[in-house]
Amino acid sequence: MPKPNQTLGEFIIENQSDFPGSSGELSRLINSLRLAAKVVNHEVNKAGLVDIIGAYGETNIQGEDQQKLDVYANNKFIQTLTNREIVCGIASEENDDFIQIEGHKGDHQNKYVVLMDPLDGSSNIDVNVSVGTIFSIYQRVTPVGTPVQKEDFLQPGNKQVAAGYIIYGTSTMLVYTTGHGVNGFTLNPALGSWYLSHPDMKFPEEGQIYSINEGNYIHFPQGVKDYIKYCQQEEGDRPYTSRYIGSMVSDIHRNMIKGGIFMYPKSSKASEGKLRLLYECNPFAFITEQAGGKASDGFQRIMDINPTELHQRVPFFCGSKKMVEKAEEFMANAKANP
Ligand code: P6P
Repeated sequence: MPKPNQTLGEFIIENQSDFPGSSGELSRLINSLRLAAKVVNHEVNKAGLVDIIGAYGETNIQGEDQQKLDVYANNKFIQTLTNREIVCGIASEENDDFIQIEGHKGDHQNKYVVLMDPLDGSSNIDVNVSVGTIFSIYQRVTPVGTPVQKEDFLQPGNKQVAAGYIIYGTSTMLVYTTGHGVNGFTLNPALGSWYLSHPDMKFPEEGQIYSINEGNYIHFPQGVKDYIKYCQQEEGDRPYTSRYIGSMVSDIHRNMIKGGIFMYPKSSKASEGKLRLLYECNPFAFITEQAGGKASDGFQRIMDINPTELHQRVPFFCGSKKMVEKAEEFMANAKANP
């Protein structure tokens, strides 16, 4: 049972049973992520003070300008995960291919793979808007040796053993699940410790917030247009409030606390939407379902999608269960009555 103000370290020790079959590796994995998060948080918080923001002069596989903090965060998480002898491979939004981690004690010791977006929403750094790190953890499938992309990385989200995010906002929080609920820890930067501030987080079943980039309205499928109009109608607890930060970690975190739906659908401009299945949608889908919410592509459960590519995109509907179900209703009706 979570205790108020418990530290993350105490929480992990008390909940070792959450990590079946791992003799402490998963705990050490979460511990390494929290260390990297502290270091990245320090840099994010002083980004405005030193010449570390602004384009790094290169572009990543997404064709986006790489902000220096993107590169810094990516390197820091890779370095921390590599040092802990737990991970056999890392896939990142910032790297075209996955990175193999050589195990010093024989590869069979490194049982996990990590997929991550090291600094999501980095285009917001220059305007001082919250950004975040997103991570997804699986057990490797191949028994030993060099990890294999198809078997070890292209696993459906329903095989995740842990997932979480760090939000570098007005306070810095680490929120994660290992399949036993969702717990949020807030960093006390003065002490460098994380404290259990949001035990057993739950998505309210209903909500009055919808989050979508309405600038793309004319490009959305009819079902999405119909649902947006439904949100705006004067009826019952509607119109809902529109809240969109442009940083999915912040938008979904707020909606999990207050209730709401986040949508990044496909459009005539983006045939599969913008968000990445493996290191953005799957981790948030795991967290959302563990918090009693729902996550789909508008038609099917996100975590049942069998991945085909490392950086593949999917349409994403995530949040309060009843709101996602209503959106899916509009999507199904529009599909049935084109
Ligand atoms: P748009 C940030 O770049 C991001 O990947 C998500 O965090 C965010 O929800 C989305 O893109 C915003 O995209 O097209 O609305 O600016």
